[in-house]
Amino acid sequence: MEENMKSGFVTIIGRPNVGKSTLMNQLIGQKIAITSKKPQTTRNRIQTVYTDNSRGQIVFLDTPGIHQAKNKLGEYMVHVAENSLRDVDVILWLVEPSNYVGAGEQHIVKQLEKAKLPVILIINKIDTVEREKILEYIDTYRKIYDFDEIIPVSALRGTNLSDVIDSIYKYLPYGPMFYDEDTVTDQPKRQIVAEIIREKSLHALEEEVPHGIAVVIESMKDRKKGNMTDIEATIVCERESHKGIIIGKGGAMLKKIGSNARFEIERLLERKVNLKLWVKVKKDWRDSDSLMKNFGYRKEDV
Ligand SMILES: Nc1nc2c(ncn2[C@@H]2O[C@H](COP(=O)(O)OP(=O)(O)O)[C@@H](O)[C@H]2O)c(=O)[nH]1
Ligand SMILES: [Mg+2]
Repeated sequence: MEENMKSGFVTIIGRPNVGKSTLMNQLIGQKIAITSKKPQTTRNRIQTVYTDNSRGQIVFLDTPGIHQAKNKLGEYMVHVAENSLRDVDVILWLVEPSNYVGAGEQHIVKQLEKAKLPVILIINKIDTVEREKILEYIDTYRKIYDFDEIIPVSALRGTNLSDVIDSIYKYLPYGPMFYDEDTVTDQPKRQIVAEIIREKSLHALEEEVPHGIAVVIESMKDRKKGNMTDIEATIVCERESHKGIIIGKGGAMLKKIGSNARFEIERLLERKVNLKLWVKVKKDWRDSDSLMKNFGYRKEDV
């Protein structure tokens, strides 16, 4: 049986907001990567593992959206995404259901041509368009690259996702599993907790403010007695005015972010959580190499 096993790495790339993180979470059946309506939600590479004991193991890399970077954090994110093309076996390119092919798409096509790997085009969000249009979109994309497969899906609704898994196995190399069969992610709990807090901030806050947010876990300790974990975290933002918005009237906004985050962290840790949040201003940290490093965005680690 061992010799029939396939195992390998699959990167999920595409423009910001096309649903890469939603797709990855759905494929592994667990929410590991945070998602939101706002572009550039994902900042680091997030690795998760899909195990099928009869077929083998797929290691997914969820990546930040490939976009025109406007600051050092943006450059870092694009680097993370494009770098993921180097060490994988299969590429999933996610696109919107549309006939629009612009400079952003052409840029990605150039990267695909260089990578010389099997590429599966995923046309996502088909729940938002009329069925008849889908063939048109397939045709549009077929013209810009010689894809190995083209699969229309709805990551949100879970449509056609087993086709995605099946075609990944088709192109995966033979080999033993890389991880234990019960491994889901290599993300440390602390990091997932920080991401959950960032996600709840993204969801609660209006445009502009969220993009300049980072979350740092100051401490995370299980109490010796009982089933309680104490967590202290800082939400970093770029301006004094943003700090005011994040705290809100009488602390209402911070309270909302905190209780939404706590609810989800408790589910993740399977423990009660006492969450304390602070807000700090670090002016223009997204253009500072040293501050970015402090907040976990390190180019050396990519
Ligand atoms: N209608 C619809 N929305 C989706 C679908 N997949 C993702 N979304 C939404 O698109 C937004 C961006 O998703 P996200 O996974 O964060 O995108 P990413 O930036 O590519 O990782 C979120 O609001 C998702 O709920 C889909 O299949 N259909
Ligand atoms: Mg994402």
